[in-house]
Amino acid sequence: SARSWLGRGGPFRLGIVLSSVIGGARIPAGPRSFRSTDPSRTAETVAEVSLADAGDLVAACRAARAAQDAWRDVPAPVRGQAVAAIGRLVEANKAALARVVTREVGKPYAEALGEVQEIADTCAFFLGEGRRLYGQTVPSEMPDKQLFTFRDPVGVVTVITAGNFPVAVPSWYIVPALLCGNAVVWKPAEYAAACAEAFYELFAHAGLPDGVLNVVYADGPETFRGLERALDEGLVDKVGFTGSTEVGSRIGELCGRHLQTPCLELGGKNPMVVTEDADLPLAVEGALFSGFGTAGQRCTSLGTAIVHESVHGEFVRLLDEATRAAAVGDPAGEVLFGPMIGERFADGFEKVLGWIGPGHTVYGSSATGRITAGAPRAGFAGDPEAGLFYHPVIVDGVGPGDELFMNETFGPLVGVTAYRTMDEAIALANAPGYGLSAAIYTTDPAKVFAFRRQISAGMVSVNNSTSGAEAHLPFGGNGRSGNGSRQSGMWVLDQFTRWQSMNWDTSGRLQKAQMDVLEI
Ligand code: UN1
Repeated sequence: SARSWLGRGGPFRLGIVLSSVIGGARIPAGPRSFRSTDPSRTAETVAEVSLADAGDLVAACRAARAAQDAWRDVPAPVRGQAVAAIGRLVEANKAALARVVTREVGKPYAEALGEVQEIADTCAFFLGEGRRLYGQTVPSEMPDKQLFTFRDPVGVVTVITAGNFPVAVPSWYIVPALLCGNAVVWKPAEYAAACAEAFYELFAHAGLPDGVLNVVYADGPETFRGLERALDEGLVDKVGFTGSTEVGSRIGELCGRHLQTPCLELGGKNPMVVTEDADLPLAVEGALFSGFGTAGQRCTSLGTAIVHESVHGEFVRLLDEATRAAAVGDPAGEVLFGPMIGERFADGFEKVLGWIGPGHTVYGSSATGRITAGAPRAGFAGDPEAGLFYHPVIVDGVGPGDELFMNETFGPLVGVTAYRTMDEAIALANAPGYGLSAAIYTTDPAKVFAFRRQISAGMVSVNNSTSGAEAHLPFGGNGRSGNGSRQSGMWVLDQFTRWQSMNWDTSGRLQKAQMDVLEI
């Protein structure tokens, strides 16, 4: 069973090079491979994957196309049963799957458990949707004429995901896509290959027919080449992508050429406005969780706290104090955050640290940059030389002239700035041009509604942090955060189905719409 497979160590079995699964079969290992390492101990390999090429991605789309014909005809309530079975397997393997997440991407175990729970929640939501996928009956302008709407699956859905939520975010696409009767080609992040394997095996054990879910391990350039060819050949009907704004816009371009609208879930520079009447300790707690949780590597991570000038000094003092007291280190223990996901993320964050300028005041545990034995941190738990651990950094005095203020940092760094009027706070919050998640801490309802109306954000939190979206509300962003598409809950059904309308005239006459309408 899947339980014993994960229990035995699953993808950690040594000496096995994982390869892509197309049409239910592993493809032979190719000449290039990728080693996914443990970010807490980068010398340790977690999984080795054979890298597929563009042709393999096209083949996977072809296999998906072939399998989708039969899957579409499986009644939606029965597809819902498959989703229920996946949910049960995820629940039964929760701890084992969370351990894989913690080990491979360095997410603290408690958060990893939450991430796995998010898959189960997604399954719980959609298994019932299999019995609902409603169409409508609609009144006609004319007598003896019936109007209907139907939801049909789009066909083949290609899903490309990042490694910061290596199992929850894929489930947001894959579970509803399958439920709606589509076949899926999933390109997970190669540095989260063990997570992808564990996820795939659970889905396969739930009894999905071969070819309905295909997994392709490929690097960025081969994925682009393959996706372009598959789109040219008409093998892809919808692309779902979670990742950087830059890559998302390239995917959008590619899809646009084929008149397709992808589902894009991109970066964020998520603001938190703290008003003069706010519960300050609550706001600080929220800033700590959303600024530093997952080492700042969530798309919903706090970017900048925009704090009323009358409480700004106190906010910074309390946040600095809380940050100094927070445990950082081995994600298997109880820590606020663990390592960066991988070298690529560590390098990216090093670059961001270079943006800190002379006009800024930097607070942090002891220094900025990497935690090493030479640059220690009080209370650090782990081997500082072995992993990609960074100090939490608070940078006060940032503004729209700074790269730090305008761009996502994807690391444990929180910017702070002060404001005078609510208009000024909202202008600052909107300035970077993202639009994913935004929070306001206030006790004044008038400020809540002024903020909600004027902020460009797909998600607004009131007296709660920017992170921690629930799995049945629309998730997604505006501007640099995406193309307005929304995931999760019933809203995502419009991504993975297309509406068909049908009119049926039972009058036996040609009744012409607009022309033969009865006068009263
Ligand atoms: C992401 O970082 O891509 O709301 C998703 C949250 C999580 C999901 C984040 N539930 O922070």
